[in-house]
Amino acid sequence: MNAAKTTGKNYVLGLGATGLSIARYLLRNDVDAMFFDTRDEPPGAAELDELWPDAELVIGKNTLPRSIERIVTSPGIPDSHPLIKKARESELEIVSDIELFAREAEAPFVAITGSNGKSTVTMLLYYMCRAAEMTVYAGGNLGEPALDLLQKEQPDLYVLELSSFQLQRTAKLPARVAVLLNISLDHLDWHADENEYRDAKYRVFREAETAVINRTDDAAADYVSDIKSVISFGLDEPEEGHFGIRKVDGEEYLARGDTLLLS
Ligand code: UMA
Repeated sequence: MNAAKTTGKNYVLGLGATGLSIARYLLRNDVDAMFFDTRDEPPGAAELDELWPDAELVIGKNTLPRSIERIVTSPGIPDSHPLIKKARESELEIVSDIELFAREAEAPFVAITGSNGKSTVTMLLYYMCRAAEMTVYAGGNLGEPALDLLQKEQPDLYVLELSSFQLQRTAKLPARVAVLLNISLDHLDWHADENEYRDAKYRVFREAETAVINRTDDAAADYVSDIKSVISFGLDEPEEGHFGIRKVDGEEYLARGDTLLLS
């Protein structure tokens, strides 16, 4: 069943790039919605007006209309927001755009997260796939919002950069490959505490077929213990099937196991 059609009226929180991509997605799927933003002049207001002229846009009012059956939230709205709290109390479904993407994407996707370097790795993988003549789209926290990628012709692979904000509201994430680069403390203004931030990052592995982990992150190894295919990377010498650095005749090489790949 089409994931978009399983609910009645949706309340879309946040009218930036993500909110607009959610609006386009709901329109494509003929789902009724209203929109909310805390800002007096939300960045997406004019575009929403063109896209969906009779859509209701609420500014700053924290009441949850009875007609709402699902909340679709932008990453910029923290869990501490009164509307999210009220939705929880009313046991309404709360989803991110990434959750909707994951429910509907028919091509496999790679999910990449980490405190640093995720845009670089996302783009590197995107260009490697293109060099391998695959049809590939990159987006998510970088570039195009994930739901907009679903408007294009089905690719061989999606490459998604995901933030902790997006991961925290995503229950289902069956990534072909999930990558967690590193965790350093960040976004503690949004997350309740350090543990919540870390937990959000580790959610990337929940339903992954293959996990890519940083060998210095001991906790990551615990989170992926049920995943059959785990590939690690680090700056030390790698075991067979894993990536690291080997020194040969005074020169350092990127290596996979014993195989030297690149000086
Ligand atoms: N905001 C309000 N009121 C609202 C909604 C948002 O004040 O009602 C503020 C938020 O606090 C935030 C800003 O507006 O500071 C943008 O929030 P948003 O959710 O409307 O953002 P979008 O325009 O939808 O952009 C989001 C991502 N932004 C955030 O996560 C804050 C973009 O990542 C992402 O490219 C885009 O979705 C498409 O998926 C940006 C980012 O800074 C690049 N990400 C953080 C990071 O990389 O560190 C996580």
